[in-house]
Amino acid sequence: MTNAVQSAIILGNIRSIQDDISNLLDDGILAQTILDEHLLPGMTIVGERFKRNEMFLPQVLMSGQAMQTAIDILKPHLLENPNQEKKLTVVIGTVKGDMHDIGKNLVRIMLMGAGFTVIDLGVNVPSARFLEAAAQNSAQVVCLSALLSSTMNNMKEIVQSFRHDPKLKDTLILIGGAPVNSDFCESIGADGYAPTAPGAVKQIQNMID
Ligand code: B12
Repeated sequence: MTNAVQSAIILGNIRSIQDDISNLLDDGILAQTILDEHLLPGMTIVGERFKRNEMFLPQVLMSGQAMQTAIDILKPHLLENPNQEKKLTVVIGTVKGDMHDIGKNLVRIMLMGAGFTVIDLGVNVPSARFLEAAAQNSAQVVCLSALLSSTMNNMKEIVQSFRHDPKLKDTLILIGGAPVNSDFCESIGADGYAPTAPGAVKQIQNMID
């Protein structure tokens, strides 16, 4: 059974999703609960329907826009109580060839919520740009996102570029995105993998401790 928010995601109905999210927040439902129990399951249904050719690209794009609208409303609530002690700088981006950014944007919000300084390079980011941003900002961590099984392979090239750079070889590299897992992480020599945006925060905290 789909609930109202899930239906709005599936239909890409931006106006109703704005009302539905505001109503849930007014009812005292936590932003994280809205994300986990309404938005993410809605997007999973979109993915399944897309795979079965029951939804097509323009509709998926509208669902993506509805999802991003909802996340923008939740953002201030997800950013509450940042831990100001952590002064880490993190560079994040979706790898070259890949335009998916909803998950990457969620990871960015969670990292900001944890008090990290986050430099977001956007989508379709080549390895040279990750290296340049990490050097310019003295970043301790680089986060790579990929949603396509074709583009996840670009992560390997990025990891190798960092390892071959004398000044950047120790930069911690965290990877994520639906087709990625911990075996893949190990196989390309990245430092960590997390399946979710909150998991990204925990994984970075583990890596730096
Ligand atoms: C929305 C969507 C689109 C939108 C993207 C809009 C946008 N602004 O992002 C549009 C319509 C543009 C699109 C295009 C395409 N898409 Co698409 N898309 C999706 C869909 C339905 C949802 C993705 C999403 O946003 N999920 C919600 C977010 C919150 O989840 P997430 O991204 O997985 O992120 C979470 C975790 O993975 C993790 N995470 C993400 N990044 C990172 C990074 C780090 C460091 C960490 C630690 C964690 C982490 O945290 C997030 C939150 O917990 C998926 C299906 C699915 N279920 O994944 C298909 C899907 C990814 N797309 C697919 C395909 C094939 C395409 C196209 C090639 C279609 C085409 N024929 O053109 C194009 C590719 C364009 C390109 N070059 O990138 C396939 C990929 C198959 C594969 N394995 O290769 C999927 C799986 C659909 C399917 N079932 O077939 N798509």
